[in-house]
Amino acid sequence: MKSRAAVAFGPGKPLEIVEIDVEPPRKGEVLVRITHTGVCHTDAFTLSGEDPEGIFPAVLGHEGGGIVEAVGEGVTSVKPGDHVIPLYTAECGECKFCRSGKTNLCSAVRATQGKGLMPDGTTRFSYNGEPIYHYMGTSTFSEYTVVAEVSLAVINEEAPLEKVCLLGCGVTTGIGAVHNTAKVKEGDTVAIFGLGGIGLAAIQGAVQAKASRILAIDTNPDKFELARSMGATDFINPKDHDRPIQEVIVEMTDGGVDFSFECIGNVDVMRSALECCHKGWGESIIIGVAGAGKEISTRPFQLVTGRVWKGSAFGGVKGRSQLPGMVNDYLGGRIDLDPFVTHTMPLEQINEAFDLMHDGKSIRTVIHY
Ligand code: NAD
Ligand code: AHE
Ligand code: ZN
Repeated sequence: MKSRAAVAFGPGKPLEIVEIDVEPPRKGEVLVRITHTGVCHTDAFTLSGEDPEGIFPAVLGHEGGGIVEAVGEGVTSVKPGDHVIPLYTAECGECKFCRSGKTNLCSAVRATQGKGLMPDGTTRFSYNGEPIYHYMGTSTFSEYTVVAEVSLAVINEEAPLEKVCLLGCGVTTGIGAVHNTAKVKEGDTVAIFGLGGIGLAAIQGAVQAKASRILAIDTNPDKFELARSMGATDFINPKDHDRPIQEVIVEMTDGGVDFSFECIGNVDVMRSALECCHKGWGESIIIGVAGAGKEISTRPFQLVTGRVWKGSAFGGVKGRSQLPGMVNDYLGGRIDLDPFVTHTMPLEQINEAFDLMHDGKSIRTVIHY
């Protein structure tokens, strides 16, 4: 079938809106009509050419919502008409990771996913007879996409897809990192570095956890207003200080915060985020994605003296079993998605969504088909 799609033909190039060919779903696969998709900084990261797993030409996009159009052989857990959120972190329930009870990472389709292919090692997308690669197992920048059955969460049909698509990545990642990775408790102090979709969602998680102080750090002061309205208590622009920002935070918080979250993807900020944690117990969670060749560093003494460095993917959330509940949390008013949607636009304007993100003017642009 034909599908309108925004194709990344090469690193650093604007996406091109073209009509691609999409093959029917094969065994264990599902054809989904995407109705809405957010644009996450990770899409921009991969488009930039910095992603070691970036492959071109590809259909990017991983923060979508849609409706099942058709299922392939053997698919039993979803049916046409189901409302779904595609998952870049699958949940097969059977692999070593899924059975471990220790992680939300799943190995079922991850290897082929990282190569831009379906689990059988082929692609369902083409343009003018040439293959187009998949992305993160989701490729939500195409009106019709094919994903593995294990990469779909079936959600409440009453949920507006133009909002809950954001649970496909950004909001789930930030809220989940606070609850599942850090396990922030009432009274804890928290520092959030980077106030985009991920950082603001981490603020929301910290408010849910009843953190006593939520320090919001960004080099773009325009981000502070929304952070304040979401519950942050202190606002720090590193550009206003002429010494390492970790020193400022340690001083402000009687020795450092209980938890910090890096929501930018900058390895220097990752160091600051670790070193602003309290001696003896402070934990820093890396959420931001850094480019090829980048490495983190600190004095080992920082860890010897009790600080802990952790990372979080998709907020530690198991998509098939936990995401439907988070959608219901949105419907029940326990998760707020509305403030994240700063812009909406049709697929044809998707490059503007990237510009808005790079210019620091948007939190999330939701694309509709
Ligand atoms: P975004 O661009 O919307 O927000 C980033 C924010 O960081 C901006 O407000 C920007 O002003 C701020 N910033 C940039 N440099 C800074 C600096 N040196 N000091 C302080 N603030 C700075 O991005 P986003 O969509 O919120 O994504 C944030 C990061 O999280 C990206 O690296 C993205 O790839 C990553 N991410 C990771 C996961 C995961 O599962 N681990 C999921 C989603 C996104
Ligand atoms: N491909 C990159 C890594 C990208 C990365 O870390 N992705 C995050 C999700 S970002 C969503 O916006 C993640 O969940 N990673 C775990 C995984 O299995 O991909 C690289 O460096 O190669
Ligand atoms: Zn993302």
